[in-house]
Amino acid sequence: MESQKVMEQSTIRNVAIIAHVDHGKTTLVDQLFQQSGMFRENQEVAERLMDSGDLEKERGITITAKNGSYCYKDYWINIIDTPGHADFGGQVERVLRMADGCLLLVDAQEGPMPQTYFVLKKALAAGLRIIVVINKIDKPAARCAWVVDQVFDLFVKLEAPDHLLDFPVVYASAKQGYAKHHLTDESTTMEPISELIAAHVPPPSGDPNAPLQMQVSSLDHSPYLGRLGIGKVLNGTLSINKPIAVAKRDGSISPARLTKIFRFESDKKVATDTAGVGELVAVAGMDDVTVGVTFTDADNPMPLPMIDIDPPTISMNFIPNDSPFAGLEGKFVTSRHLEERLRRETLADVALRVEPMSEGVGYVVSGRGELHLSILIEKMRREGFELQVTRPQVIMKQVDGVTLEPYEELTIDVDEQYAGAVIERLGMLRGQMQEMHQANGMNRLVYKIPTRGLLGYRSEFMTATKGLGMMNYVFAEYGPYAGDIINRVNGVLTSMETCTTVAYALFNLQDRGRLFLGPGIKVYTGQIIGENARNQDMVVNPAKGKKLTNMRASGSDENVVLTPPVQMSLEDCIAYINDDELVEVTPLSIRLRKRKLSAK
Ligand SMILES: Nc1nc2c(ncn2[C@@H]2O[C@H](COP(=O)(O)OP(=O)(O)OP(=O)(O)O)[C@@H](O)[C@H]2O)c(=O)[nH]1
Ligand SMILES: [Mg+2]
Repeated sequence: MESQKVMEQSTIRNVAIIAHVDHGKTTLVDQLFQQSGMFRENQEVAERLMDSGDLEKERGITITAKNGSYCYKDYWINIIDTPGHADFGGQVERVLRMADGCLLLVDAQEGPMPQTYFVLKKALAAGLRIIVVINKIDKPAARCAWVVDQVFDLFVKLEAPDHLLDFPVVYASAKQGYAKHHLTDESTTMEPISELIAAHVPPPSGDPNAPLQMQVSSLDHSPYLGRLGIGKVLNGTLSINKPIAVAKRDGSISPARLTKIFRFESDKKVATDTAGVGELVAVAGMDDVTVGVTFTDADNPMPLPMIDIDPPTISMNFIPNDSPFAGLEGKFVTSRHLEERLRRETLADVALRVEPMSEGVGYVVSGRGELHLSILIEKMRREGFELQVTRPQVIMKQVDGVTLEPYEELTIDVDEQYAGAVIERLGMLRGQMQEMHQANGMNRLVYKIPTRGLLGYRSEFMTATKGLGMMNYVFAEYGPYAGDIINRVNGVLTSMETCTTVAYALFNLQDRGRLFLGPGIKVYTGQIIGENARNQDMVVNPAKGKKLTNMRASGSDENVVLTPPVQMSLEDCIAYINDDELVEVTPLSIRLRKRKLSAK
């Protein structure tokens, strides 16, 4: 049954959940949903329910913002779960347009982090009421009072107006499912959070009798209905049977017809005929719907100002696979396939830009960071694509004839014993130290550093600090070009022939550096099989057997003990390569290669 009724405006609460990456947003949503009684008892409910995409589940991170809702007493609470990773920060800003308030989560041990600063700045700019949730209070190293102080300082630093400075605080363990107004309270439920939402987040303003205005803030896709535009009914009533108009980015206003309207009930979309002021809806029927368009009254159209979209900061070339192994593992290999797929992605992802390369066959794909682009590549390989990508380049700017490059604010928390090595390396990468604090054997370092310097630095940092470090960064500003940066000092080992690797040969090579693959793997001339300990490249033979009579084609010569090869993820590979190298990506393999394949 499709609902014919609009929701009572005064009972709606639209709340976005914002935080630094991993501070527990999606886990918190789980608990609010669970405890609202919307699932049957004993019903199996997935952990981090709102992280519904395959890659989100696998990586445990939120990649796209999602809508859901639950009921608390007489209130209908619409929740917008947002991604915390900086590469997806633009989405947070857009979906905040649907919210009337937000929950700012802060880890009870870590305190505010760079992305906390970024999302809080956006929430304050949108004039939203903010409830601070100190989350993960179950952690043994939690230091709640300190964190609250830090959050307060952050509000002050961001020049929050007085009425927002007096923010309510609630303490929670999203994981264990409880929240409390005071740390000394006993609590076994999340109710204090729902209570604060009901009391502190205002109901949506807006006039039900005014002409319709609904602006699309994010997009979704349905296999049956195509593209969906998601947004808030700001004024008027949205009805499936009433003629409406759509105001687009180019300034045009034309009649539009919606085929479906959905509201979000728990984690599902439920069809409705009509939606009133303040409701969050997804609409189908317009195939070229994009972020920023306004659905408005046909007789009295009132477009809203367009939504700005942050320009990309990083680009990579996506080129058709021309390696000797091209076409062996994937279904979609040609440049036509590539073009069609990338064009489709730009419709769904407004932060992405695609242009043909000025030289050669392929596309320059620009986005908001390494993770943003590598997730696209990972999606494509799972769909059956083969492609090759180049080293990411930051996007420079020319202002008054001067070249500017993007800089990040980098925050590092590292065990004291490794701080020296980190500081030395960041200096080489043109980082400028802004702050340094020491407490309990840990150092917190704050740097300004060219985005270029950070490309590929994460895995190096993890190795250098034996996993005992944390690094986070957000875009700071464009600044003067910092000069050459050498991200990788080592050369590589490339194969001199197309062959299958042999354990005995690898055994002899492993003294030369670190190998990226084991025995029994097919490689081609010019493929990179490892890293040279020295700083120049070297051509090697990974198939050289012990004797010519050795019948074993590959594999496990019993007497040979090999160091396990270095495992590199797609992101690691992309971060690793130099300008004269490529990453070849197929549904089954990720290979590193020289652009020019040579046996010498
Ligand atoms: N100890 C503890 N761990 C928590 C708590 N809440 C979340 N976590 C853990 O923190 C990790 C991140 O949780 P998520 O809910 O995915 O965090 P998120 O903020 O949604 O992350 P992004 O969406 O990627 O920014 C998971 O391993 C959770 O189990 C908590 O209250 N206590
Ligand atoms: Mg999440």
